[in-house]
Amino acid sequence: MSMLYLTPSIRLRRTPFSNRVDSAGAKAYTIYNHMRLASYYETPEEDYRHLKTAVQVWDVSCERQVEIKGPDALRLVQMTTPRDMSRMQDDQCYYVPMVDSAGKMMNDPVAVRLGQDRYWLSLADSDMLLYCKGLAAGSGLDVEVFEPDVSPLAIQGPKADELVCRVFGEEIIRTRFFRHKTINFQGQDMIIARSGWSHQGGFELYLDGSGYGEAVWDALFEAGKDLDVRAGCPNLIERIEAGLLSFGSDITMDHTPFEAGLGKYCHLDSATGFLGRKALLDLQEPAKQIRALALAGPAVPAINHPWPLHDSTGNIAGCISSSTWSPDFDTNVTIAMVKREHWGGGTVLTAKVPDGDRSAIVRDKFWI
Ligand code: THG
Repeated sequence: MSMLYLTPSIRLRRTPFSNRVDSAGAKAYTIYNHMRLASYYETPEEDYRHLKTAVQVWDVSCERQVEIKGPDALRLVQMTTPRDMSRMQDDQCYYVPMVDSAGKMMNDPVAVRLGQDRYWLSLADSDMLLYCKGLAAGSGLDVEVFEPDVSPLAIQGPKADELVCRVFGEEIIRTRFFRHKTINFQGQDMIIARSGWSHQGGFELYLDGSGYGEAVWDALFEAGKDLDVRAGCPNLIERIEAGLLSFGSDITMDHTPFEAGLGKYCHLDSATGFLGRKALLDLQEPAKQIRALALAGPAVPAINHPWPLHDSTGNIAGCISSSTWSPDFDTNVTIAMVKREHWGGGTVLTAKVPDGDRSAIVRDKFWI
């Protein structure tokens, strides 16, 4: 396989943890929100096994924050999403589709409410800072929109609770899913939420101030020695098993939230002031939608362009966006956008994989 190298450049931003990530032995990187993100340390398979049995610390600083602050903060956030934000509590996080006025997806961040007048949008890979600044300028709302010096650090895996308990205290592990609490590290308040881009359990610390990065990292590794804590990163295999969608791959600006399977986050009756409402009212019955598929045969090659799905007569039935071999489920776990006529569980399609055709079975749900 040919190798791609990233030419160093300060446009490709380092993170507060980059020195530690490099010395922990990250073997490959990708770029996400113009920032470095490791893609594996040992191999994706070894990282996967470790993630499912121990605890990992992930530098996910590339999940950049857009801070929206001021008396009209809630109004501005609600303009961008069909999810009803009106009853969100000060310690809550919401997974929110962000949608333009044509009803198309722009991002799928975690929104973090810090107070009545203050939110962070913890972004997937698209330039929502620019969109939000544009909205604020064009609408005349009384808000400030900026990127704070905040960098998420995920602590994921079955032993994440034990590690967080040791470093940040017993009361932190009583945090419920998608809620956050405040910790104090060396005199600096920071929030920590029970969330993260895996289904192995864990937390995300929103590092508040780059200068604390290496000290926080070192504290976690010092306390977690006997737990076999290791550096990790979002894992391709585990996230497909879990059905965690990747904006830019599985969902793009061509898709509506209903096609993305995010209809349960669309409250078209109560999300007042949401700019895509009129468009989405007509798009609630999609002609295609995200599905989990199992692809037969040996491990598929790495995917770097969408693979077509055909029906038995050779017509296009959909399009594969993510696929990889799963050691635990002994199949190629796959995410695809599938046309309505073919999306029923048990439907058998043909996947046009570069190394040959594979039989593909549509599933009713993801694996974990
Ligand atoms: N954490 C934080 N920021 C992020 C991500 C994250 N920004 C980028 C990216 N991930 C945004 N996308 C997602 C996708 C899925 C989830 C979170 C962010 C997620 N989904 C839960 C699931 O599918 O099991 C459901 C959440 C819910 O129902 O409320 O966690 O991971 N900070």
